[in-house]
Parts: sequence; C-alpha cells; structure tokens
Amino acid sequence: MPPVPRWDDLWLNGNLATMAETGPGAEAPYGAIEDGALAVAGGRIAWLGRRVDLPGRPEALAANVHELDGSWMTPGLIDCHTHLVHGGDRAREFELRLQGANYEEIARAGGGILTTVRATRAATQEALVAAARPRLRALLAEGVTTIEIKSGYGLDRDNELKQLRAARQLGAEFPVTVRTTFLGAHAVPPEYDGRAEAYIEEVVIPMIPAVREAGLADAVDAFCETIAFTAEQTARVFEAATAHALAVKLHADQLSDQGGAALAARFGALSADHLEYANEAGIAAMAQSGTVAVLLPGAFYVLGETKVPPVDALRQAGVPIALATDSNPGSAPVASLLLMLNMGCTLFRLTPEEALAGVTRHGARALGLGDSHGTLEVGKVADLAVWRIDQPAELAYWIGFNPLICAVKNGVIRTTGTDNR
Ligand code: DI6
Ligand code: FE
Repeated sequence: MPPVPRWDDLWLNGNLATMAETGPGAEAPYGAIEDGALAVAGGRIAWLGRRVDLPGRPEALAANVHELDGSWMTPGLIDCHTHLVHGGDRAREFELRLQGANYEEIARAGGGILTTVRATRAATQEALVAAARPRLRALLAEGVTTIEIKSGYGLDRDNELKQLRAARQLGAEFPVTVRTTFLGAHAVPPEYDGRAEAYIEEVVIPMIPAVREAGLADAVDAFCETIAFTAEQTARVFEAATAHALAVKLHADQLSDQGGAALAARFGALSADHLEYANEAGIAAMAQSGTVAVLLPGAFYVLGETKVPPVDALRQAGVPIALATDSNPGSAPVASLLLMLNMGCTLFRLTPEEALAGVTRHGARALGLGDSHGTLEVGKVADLAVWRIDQPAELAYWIGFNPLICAVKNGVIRTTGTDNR
C-alpha cells in the first residue's frame, strides 16, 4: 500500500516571497526563498522552505504536486480599504472636476458622497451586489484573496444594513474573505442637514450594537474632515464602538490636518487611512498604539492632490504602512490593487518591497488579521498568489499588465482565465 500523503498540496520549483518577519527566508528582501516549496494541509500552510530540505519525495508527501515552473508565489493580496458596494457612478463629477470644480465644493453643493447616497438608497441589495460583482472580479483576477468593504452610502438604518448585507453576500458568493466596516459616519444625510450631532446620536450610535449583534460589521470607521465629522463627533462614535467591542478605523487627515492620526491612535485603531496631512505627534502616537497607516494613492491621484503623505516620518517612527484601492465612485474609481503598488512607489516613493508588504502583511494587520493572513508562514491560512515574474519588484513595476497565474483561497486553487503559465 502506498504511504498516506501528509499534505493535500505541495507547490514546487518556484520562488517564495514569504513577506514574513520571522521564519525561513525572513532575513532576505521580500522574505524570499528561491527554489522553495510550500505545502498545504486542511487549508493552511503546513510546511515551507527550500525544496532541497523537503523531508521526502514530493509524491510521497502530498496528494497533489503542483509545478511552479520558476514562477513566484506571494501571500494572496489584501485590499484593506474599499467602498466597493455602492449604487451608480460619478463620471459626471469627474467631468466637472476636469472643468475646474473641486471635490470639496462638489460635496458642499450636495453632490459628492450624497450623489452616491441617493443612488445607493434607490438600489435593492441584489442590484448593489450585481454592480459590485465585476469590480470584485477585477480585483480577484489580480490575486486579491481578502477585501474590506465599508458601508457609508446608506446613512440610515435600513440602507446601511442593506449595504453591509450586500458586502456579506459577495463574501458568500466569491472565494474571497470579506471584512465589513460600518461607516455610518461618512457624511451627514440630507434629512439631518446642519444637524450632524443629531445624526450621530440618533442614527450612527444606535446602529453600532445592531450591526455587531447581526454579525454585519467587523469594525467601525468614520470620516473626520471639514466636509464630514469633527474630531469630537468621531470620538463619540469610537467610544460607542469600543463599548461594543468593535475595532475602529479612521479616514484621517485626507484633505486637512484634523488631528486624525492622534485620534485614531488614542482609540487603538487598527488603522488610520489617507494621512496626507497627518502631523508628527499623530505619527508618534500611531507608532505607540500599533495603528497601521493605510495609504491610498488612487484617491491622491484622482483628486490631483499635491501633498503626499509623510512616508519618511511613518517609516522612521516604525509605523506599518499598508496600501489599498479605496475603491469608491468619487475619489477613487479604482479596481486594480496592482496599480496601487505602482502608484505607491511612483507617487509616494515606497519601495516595491514596502508596497508589497502594504498589500500583504500590513494589509492583514489593518484588518486585525495579522495572526492568520498576510504572510507565507506555517499555520497561516493558505491564501496564495502565483505570478509569472522574474523578480517580486515586477508587481509594482508593470502598469496595466497582470502577471497572475493563479490564486489559492483557503488552500483551493482559483483560476482566473488569464493564461500566464
Ligand atoms: N474618503 C474617501 O476617499 C472616500 N470616502 C472618504 O471618506 C470617498 C467617498 C466618495 O467620494 O464617494
Ligand atoms: Fe475611503
């Protein structure tokens, strides 16, 4: 009788960019192990290392042996900040901005986020899911295996719940982990015009225990900005989230310095996102609290911003830096995470290695998934991406070219239709 294989799958004859800080390969750039091997059992990574160190003949070790054929394997990519579920689009505002209107003026005139609120309220859950599917497919085709999706275009109880349910439905339909974030404090809805406080107290705060009990939200986010909510209002939301044991995240210091970075840190936020205008004290506080900086170069690019986030200061303080699409109809009509790697490097001067860490190890941490996702390490979930590239820097180098061969979600191979083998 042949020996019973120990592993379900064994990947061979390629290179691993583990992105890990400890374990095999950790001391090399990208945590690289050239001519490596990686084994999967029960949907988790069971072994990885140099092929020559495999404890036996491949066929004797695993039920299925896969040929990497010189390609590179990375952790599955993580898009840790999106507004993927929404009604309609804002191409009209794109045209207006090209004619000179700016994002804040459009928002103050009742357009911007509120345009999308009207379209989202008018859509059924099924219509929201249908509209999001092609964008999600585009992200999955680039090796994304985990995505965060926020609410924030419903701005009343039923419509926020509808958005969160649509996000959960996408997670049930597609081979991807969906983390949902309640962003009730995204904008003041028309029925509360001029009464932001009342909106926070009457709608946002009561919804926090409701979304938690319904299992519809993994975290709570807010938009702290002159066109949205003050630091005090944001703190009220965070107090409620904390009281109900929900993690917090913050749209912080995107368009102006609101002390958002320090506020996020004060509440031990998982992440503070955007951060173009973050100040030194806020960055130091983030380093202390272990809050991840999520940089969103797509929004920076689309809005024609000129003030880049303080990357050097974040680096020096040792703040982990993640990168995400911010996929949303207004400031970031983006459905490519690979493009964000490129823009993170070209616009924000991240290194390609930092950019890749931003959509793997640090992206996982920004979602509270650092123990289970984001690196190639024994015991972690087998979410993997396999690329037809000669070196990992190519993931940030190409523009509009997708070198993915296949992705693996919970140990199961997901093909994409592209044939880069
Ligand atoms: N900042 C953003 O980049 C998105 N939300 C936010 O608070 C933009 C949302 C939109 O314009 O629809
Ligand atoms: Fe956003």
